[in-house]
Amino acid sequence: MKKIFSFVTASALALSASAVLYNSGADRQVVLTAFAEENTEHIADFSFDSGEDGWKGRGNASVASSSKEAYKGGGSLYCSGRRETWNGAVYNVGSQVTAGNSYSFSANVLSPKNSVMFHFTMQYDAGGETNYVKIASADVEKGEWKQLANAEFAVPSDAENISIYIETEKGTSDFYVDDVSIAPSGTVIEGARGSTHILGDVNNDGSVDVFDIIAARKLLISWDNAAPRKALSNNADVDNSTEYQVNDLVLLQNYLLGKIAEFPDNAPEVPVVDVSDEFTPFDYEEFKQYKTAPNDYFGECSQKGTVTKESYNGIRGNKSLYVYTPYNYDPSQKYNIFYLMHGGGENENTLFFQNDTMIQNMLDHMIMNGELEPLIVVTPTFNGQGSEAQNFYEELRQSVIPFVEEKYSTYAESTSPEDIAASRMHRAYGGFSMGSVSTWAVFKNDLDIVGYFMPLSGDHWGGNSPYEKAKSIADAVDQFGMEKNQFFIFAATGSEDIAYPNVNPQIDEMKKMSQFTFTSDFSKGNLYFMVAQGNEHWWGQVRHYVYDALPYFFHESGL
Ligand code: FER
Repeated sequence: MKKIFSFVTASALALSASAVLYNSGADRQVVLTAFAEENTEHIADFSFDSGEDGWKGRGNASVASSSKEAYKGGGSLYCSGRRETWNGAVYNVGSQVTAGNSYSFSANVLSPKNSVMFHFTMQYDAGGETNYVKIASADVEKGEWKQLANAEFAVPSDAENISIYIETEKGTSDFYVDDVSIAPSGTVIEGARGSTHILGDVNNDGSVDVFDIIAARKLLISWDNAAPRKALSNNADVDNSTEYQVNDLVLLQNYLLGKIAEFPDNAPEVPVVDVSDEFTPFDYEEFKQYKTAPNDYFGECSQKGTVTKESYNGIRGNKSLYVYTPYNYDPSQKYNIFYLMHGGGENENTLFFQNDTMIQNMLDHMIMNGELEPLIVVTPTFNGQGSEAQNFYEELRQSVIPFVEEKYSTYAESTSPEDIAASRMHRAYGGFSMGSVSTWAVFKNDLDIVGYFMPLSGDHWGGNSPYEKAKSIADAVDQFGMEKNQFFIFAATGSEDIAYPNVNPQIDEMKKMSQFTFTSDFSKGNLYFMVAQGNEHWWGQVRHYVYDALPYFFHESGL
């Protein structure tokens, strides 16, 4: 498997409040202090220390308060008897949660028998249908408490009969849930850090000292009794060899005696990915000026690509999208991919079949003239049951990317979540107007799978003030643990566009934030906003922004 990035756990949310050190010997991030939490009253907390706190079994599952495991306090909620992945632990929220508002949700889970992906899901009725939306998901290692959290989850405005529940992606193993909280939107709720660990802290008390030698000796002789065995063995495997052995105990003793200053790194070799031929240096303009495509680019080209209608059955039902493949598309080659979203009142036909778009002709000419590397362009839609611009990011991740990239040849080696994440520097998302709103939401939620963003004539619907909108985007950068050379935003609009007064102040606030450097030279920065003098809120003009921006994508490796 190709591995380019390593991500910090979801709890990186609160990194600003904690000390982060690098253990130079092991190249491993060590988080020392407890995560701080905003000083905000929670709306509801469920500790399961003395009962089920109103939670019930979902489907065939049953729940019971248990003192066998606890993330905090004396107990947790034990869920057993599951026969389907969606069987789990459920709570019917009453007046604590109001439709149309946003909240911060957090839950901690423990899977004692196997490593599996967990989902924290909301069920609600709307428009005569029952809907299921993921609040948060995480891969959970066997035997380790892990937080599922979303600090800004919007409850749809027409939602009724709302419940929240915990389920797994696969399997029906028993699990534990602890410390579920609902808090005002934006609250950073402290939670289990999963496999973030301190080398040598065998007893997991937050420091490395003589008590860890005692714990390490015990661990060596009574291997089977080690309760949270994986967590313990992670910390005890101080040389990072993947196994806890007697030499680790010797190293720990030497470390505490001051004989060695750091632990040696005996990690198995990870194959190095050669990306040299995937990315080519590009002659960027530092401040790209608006330039219209030549008129004939919107007429038919002598080297025509192909536009194919595809249908898929995704998380929001049966839908269609179009896939543009370039002239001489060769499935044995790898292609960059650009998902381009329409605006409000439009649909998946808009980009390829209207007089004021005909984007495929423009792409053909750009590719034929060497202005653009051959690539795949997809026009999906956020229309449909339960769909909206702001939640399309869920369908993008769960349905659209897996469907399209299984069928067409991109840099994703497979459509596993890992391979989709590994190929993110070859994947772009953009859109116009409400499609731009969807673009900011994709940035906010799917930054781990998309590297390039093209929001055209639309602002981020996440926060009331320009500052809040910008902060929400900046927070995503931190939450996903992204460096400044690992994502790129080329935004554009017209000076007379009705969205200009919304977008311009948001970008101004983003420029002040440390996560962004304003330039269209993506070898030096990651945020650009191009304003076309006199242009309005109309594809006939907006399509030229795609002409200007798209050649700037896919040249950076993120390494
Ligand atoms: C904006 C974002 C989206 C905007 C308009 C829209 C006026 C979409 C409007 C619609 O589709 O009705 O910033 O500015």
